[in-house]
Amino acid sequence: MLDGISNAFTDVFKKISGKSTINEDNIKSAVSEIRVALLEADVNISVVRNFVKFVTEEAMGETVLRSVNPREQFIKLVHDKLVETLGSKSQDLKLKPTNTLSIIMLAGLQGSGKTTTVGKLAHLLKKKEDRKILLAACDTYRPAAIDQLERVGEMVGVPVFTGDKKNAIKIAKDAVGFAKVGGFDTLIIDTAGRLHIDTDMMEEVQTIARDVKPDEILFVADSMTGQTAATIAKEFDNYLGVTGIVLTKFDSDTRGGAAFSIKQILGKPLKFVGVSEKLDGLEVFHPERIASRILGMGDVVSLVEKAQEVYDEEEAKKLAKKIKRSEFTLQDFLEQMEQMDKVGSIESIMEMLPGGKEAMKNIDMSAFEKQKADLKKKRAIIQAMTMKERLDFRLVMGSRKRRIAKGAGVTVMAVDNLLKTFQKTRTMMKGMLKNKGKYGGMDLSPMLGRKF
Ligand SMILES: Nc1nc2c(ncn2[C@@H]2O[C@H](COP(=O)(O)OP(=O)(O)OP(=O)(O)O)[C@@H](O)[C@H]2O)c(=O)[nH]1
Ligand SMILES: [Mg+2]
Repeated sequence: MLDGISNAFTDVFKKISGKSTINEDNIKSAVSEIRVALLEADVNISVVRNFVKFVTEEAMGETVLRSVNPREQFIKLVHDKLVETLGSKSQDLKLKPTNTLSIIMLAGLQGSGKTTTVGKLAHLLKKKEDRKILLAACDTYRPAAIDQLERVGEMVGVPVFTGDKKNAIKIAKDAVGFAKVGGFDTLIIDTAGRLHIDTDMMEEVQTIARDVKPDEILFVADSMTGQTAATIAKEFDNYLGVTGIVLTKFDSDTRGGAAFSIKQILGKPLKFVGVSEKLDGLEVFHPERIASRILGMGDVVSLVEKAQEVYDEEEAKKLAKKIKRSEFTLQDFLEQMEQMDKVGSIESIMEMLPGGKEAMKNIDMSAFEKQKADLKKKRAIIQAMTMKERLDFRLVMGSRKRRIAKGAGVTVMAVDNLLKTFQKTRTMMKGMLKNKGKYGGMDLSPMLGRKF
């Protein structure tokens, strides 16, 4: 994510930090390198100009050059301007309270990620705000589009309104009626991907917006399109009056041009970024955190939030009790491994830590990769067992072992090894809980939710 621009900024700061004194000349050369970095990241030229002008003027002034610690001041100045360029503060969806129907409409170019984002938003709003959600399938152009949304609805566990499957404007209007009668509080409308030059289709989506008056009209843009995303967003905004932006495929965007250009060009907030193809791959866009990540200062807040999301205190307490009573089962073991997986890969965790990105360059990833593969194998073995066996490992014997090995595609020895590891872990965890004092008086129970 944003590797190119991040590397460039880290280099600039490294150089500045290596200088014995800070003067106008080395600030000038640092600013000029920043300019190149932004242009290479495909940031819109007027945004770059504005950025460079501001940083130069400020840096030459009293606050930096005459300050006690000019280096830190300079870095802070660049950081703050980055945050401002990205939009200053994170912006929530502006929805009505759940006793009235709120409507969210998504629009954008073909293949930008609208349908995927509909699913991610539904998942997020259902999980976080317990909203009662209905999806409306208003893409009547692409033959498989309605089926795709139905599959998305199934995955999230929310119904999909398809109406007559022909007239997008009518489907949208009928969906509103259906949502009101059915007691839904949120309607999310998926629309067809259109090309901005296709006036008929643009007018259709404009009519939908005029008829159903959405609370949020989100323009969905593929971040890989760079600064072009900002100009296209402007065209959609002319038709629709966009209320916010979602940048998808942020996980594959190494440059960042879209994120840096869109807020400044459009004057509308970037609300979410898509960071994977999966349902939980949508993050609220936090300018401050992204700026820190780019400058190699890490994003500890996101990391903690992510860990908290998968960490359930109640579950951890229950687990600690089980361990103490030797009731920890293979099923618990499996669930723990699955939780670890949810926190994310080593790479994504390291990226969020201060200096982590730099450190990653010197790390041999093969050991981690091996561990990952090993974990996957272990999970497959437990998954091949019956629930009875998972709850009582002593049942796994003789022919069952062979069958499990076959089911998981591993050798019998691998099954044996897993059982040994499981028993060792069990004993070790029990010991740790008993001997709290030995571990510096630390209460280890909260860790058990994610560590083992
Ligand atoms: N890596 C990654 N892939 C994404 C993301 N969002 C969407 N995709 C992928 O992008 C492709 C297109 O996504 P869709 O949601 O079908 O796009 P759409 O805008 O609905 O497409 P049309 O309906 O044809 O206009 C799919 O393969 C998605 O899995 C994301 O945030 N990250
Ligand atoms: Mg679609």
